[in-house]
Amino acid sequence: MPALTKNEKLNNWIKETAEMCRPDDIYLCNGTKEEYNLMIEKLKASGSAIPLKKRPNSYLFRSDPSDVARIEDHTFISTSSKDEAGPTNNWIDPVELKNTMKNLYKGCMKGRTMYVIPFSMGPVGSPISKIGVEITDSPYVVISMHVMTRVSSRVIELLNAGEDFIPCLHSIGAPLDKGQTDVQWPCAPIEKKYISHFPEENLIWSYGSGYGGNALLGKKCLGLRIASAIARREGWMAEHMVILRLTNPEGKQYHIAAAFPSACGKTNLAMMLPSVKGWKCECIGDDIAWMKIGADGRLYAINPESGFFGVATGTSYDTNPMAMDTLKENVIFTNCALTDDGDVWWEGINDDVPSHLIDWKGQDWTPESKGDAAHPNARFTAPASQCPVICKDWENPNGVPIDIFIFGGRRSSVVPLVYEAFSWDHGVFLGATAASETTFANIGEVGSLRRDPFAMKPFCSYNMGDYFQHWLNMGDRLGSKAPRIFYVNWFRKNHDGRFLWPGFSDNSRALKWMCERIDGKVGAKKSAIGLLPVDRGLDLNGIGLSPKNMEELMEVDLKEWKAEIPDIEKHFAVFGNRLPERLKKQLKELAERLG
Ligand code: SAT
Ligand code: MN
Repeated sequence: MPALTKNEKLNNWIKETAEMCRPDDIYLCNGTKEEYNLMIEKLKASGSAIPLKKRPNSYLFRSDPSDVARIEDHTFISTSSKDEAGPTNNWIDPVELKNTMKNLYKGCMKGRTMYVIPFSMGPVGSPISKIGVEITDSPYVVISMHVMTRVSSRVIELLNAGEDFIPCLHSIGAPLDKGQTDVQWPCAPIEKKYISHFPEENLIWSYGSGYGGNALLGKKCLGLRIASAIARREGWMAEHMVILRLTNPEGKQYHIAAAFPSACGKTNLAMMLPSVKGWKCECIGDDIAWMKIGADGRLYAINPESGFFGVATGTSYDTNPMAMDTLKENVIFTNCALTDDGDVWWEGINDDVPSHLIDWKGQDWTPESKGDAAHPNARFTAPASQCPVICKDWENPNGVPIDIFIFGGRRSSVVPLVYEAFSWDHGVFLGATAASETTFANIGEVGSLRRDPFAMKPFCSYNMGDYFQHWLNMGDRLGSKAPRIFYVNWFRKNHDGRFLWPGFSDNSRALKWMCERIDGKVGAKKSAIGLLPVDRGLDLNGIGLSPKNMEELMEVDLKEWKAEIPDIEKHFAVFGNRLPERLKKQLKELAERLG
């Protein structure tokens, strides 16, 4: 086999992997349009890519019904000791896991091409960026990585010059015998799916799934799991956060990073059109923030990705017009429904439900059919550069200085629309106790409440008690330059089960309040749980909500909150002696304030 690059570590890894996986051939990716088109031709020929007449250069894919979302039960953090992975991760001893997976990988790429994808997370050459190389046998992964990461000959040049990289091995786990015809979405059965991480050696091994974060290894695997471990070692932060720039009518800019669990409206927030007059919102990222302390002592963030892998279901010109305008061309759709005139459709896209569709399973669908036409976790993969409100600084290698952190989740009760933390430690407590009702973004029970600290529960690859301490340490280093911390809940409902807050562009009202808090323009009243807006502090001009509605939305019911305490205690107990004393103190103080 000829050496593919001038990077010895990479060449050796390619050679070893080929010997284990036995592909028919090997292809080094360069990220060009020609390469993208070549993959598309392959995917069209195999029946996987369905061209969409209504959207130039856009394609629909339908996954296997067993392969529709991240699979947390099959996701592993393999550190030498179980304690290091901590109570929030599935752990298997690295020797055992590698043995199991090597057996699966043996001959797994037979009949297929092995693609080597060199990519940069973050602008090529930025001091915050990292290089990864994904080996995969899926051309769908190749085109998706083209959109989601920076695949280019410049990355190959850096590797040739000896730059280090994070190896990310992926196989769909579906070898082809000679003459065997391929299926539309090849993958392995559920019991053979493994999404494995070896944070002590910066290594990712994924097997058996072709979907989203299981297969596009730059995203959750590298961008959050491996990056969180590196960030802790190196003293920076890798967070599950959107990044946006808000500009007030006087032209002052504020940069906000917000953490919500998957499918809680991060993409909608990142691309919001504010309803408050004169304020502008620009998108920098919709899922991941990598942040380092800059020379001036402030915290600077970059979006390590270059595309959006957004939930299609529910996205419409009402909920997220900027996303809709991002999706006009050059988009990969997965598990959406297909209209008779060659367009995609999903529940919530508009009010007219077509009389006939092909559903995400490839079956005829009419409004009388049972089940959804699009899968609830149907996704679009689109270049960030196509977003009409993408910030001109979204690729600034130095990042943007963060002023505000927001935590939140989906709570139909208890938690008010917005409040501010008393201090950094209290803010870390809010992040550490964040809870949300579960959705379809991960396979598991839908609608139950789970504590999802910092929206990082599925993504922090080391002991989460230490992760809390890392947040406290970062605050100590940032001192007075630390971002201010807020908590929001857009999803509170009234007793009839109706949402109390219109959400979407009106969420700008809460963001405006935060900016004005920072500038000392609006006051706040102390409550047991944090600082709440004072009357008229929140700009409600033109929103048309009754005072009773607002009262319910902002209500802090001490009885309901007292009931949270045992649940938080249970949640914290899991971390044992790794739980920082400073968070225990916060819990004690909350209980005291609740009386
Ligand atoms: O993990 S994915 O990339 O599939 C999507 C998500 O859950 O945010
Ligand atoms: Mn996410």
